[in-house]
Amino acid sequence: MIKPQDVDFYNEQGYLLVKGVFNKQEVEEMRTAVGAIIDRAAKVNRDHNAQWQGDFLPPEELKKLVLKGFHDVHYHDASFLRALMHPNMAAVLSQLIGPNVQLHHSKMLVKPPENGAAFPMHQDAPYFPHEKHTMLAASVHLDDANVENGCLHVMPGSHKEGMLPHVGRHYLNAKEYPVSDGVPCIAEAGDVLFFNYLTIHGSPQNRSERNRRNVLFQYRSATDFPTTKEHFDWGMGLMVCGENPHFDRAHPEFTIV
Ligand SMILES: O=C(O)CCC(=O)C(=O)O
Repeated sequence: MIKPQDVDFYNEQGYLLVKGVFNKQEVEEMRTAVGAIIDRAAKVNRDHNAQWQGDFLPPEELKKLVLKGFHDVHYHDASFLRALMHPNMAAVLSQLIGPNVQLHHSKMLVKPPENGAAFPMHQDAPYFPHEKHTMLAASVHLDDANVENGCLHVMPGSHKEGMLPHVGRHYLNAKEYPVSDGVPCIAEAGDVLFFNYLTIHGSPQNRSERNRRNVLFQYRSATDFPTTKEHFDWGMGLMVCGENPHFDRAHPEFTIV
């Protein structure tokens, strides 16, 4: 699926857009599943606005924005389990991370038309720091995305800066790191943007008349361990490709009752 020069690009720049990872039918299945999750959440009064809060936008602008965001999507629909371990995904992951790859978590990020959420620039690493920094996000595009409907923006090479101080561990100073300074990752439905958890990224508001639906899977090497005991997610540690060389550390220590 990718060439050695793509792997070099990822290692140098901290991100890689891979075209056509999912076909039209697979995208359509995931779109349907995303809509059904939103409907089921609403039926049990669990619908909520997951737009990030903070001083990165004036309060009057922030309160208009909406994000339909839910975690653990592979517990809600089988299409996501198929997607997160799809042979095309495994082919890319095994080259970017190494032969033994684990899931960390999954989530959906739906930016509705006109007022879809903005994400200030940030690194994901402060949420779930790991020893070897192999962790990466694979953002699966279910719609064509450009600047108008709030596509992801990345700062090339920023993964080499290490973990930076974040406001409340969530986002970087928005004046110092405006989203508009990032490179817009213009993508089509079925494309996947891979970016390291140290790569600075964010996205502007969806100001268009179209949806921007993405599903994000976070992965790591099976030999990369968390440095804190925070942020456990359902399905964390599932083997996506290869084998787990650490029999004794196959899953975090928690009790299932
Ligand atoms: O999908 C996006 O626009 C941004 C998502 C993001 O940055 C995150 O979930 O950390």
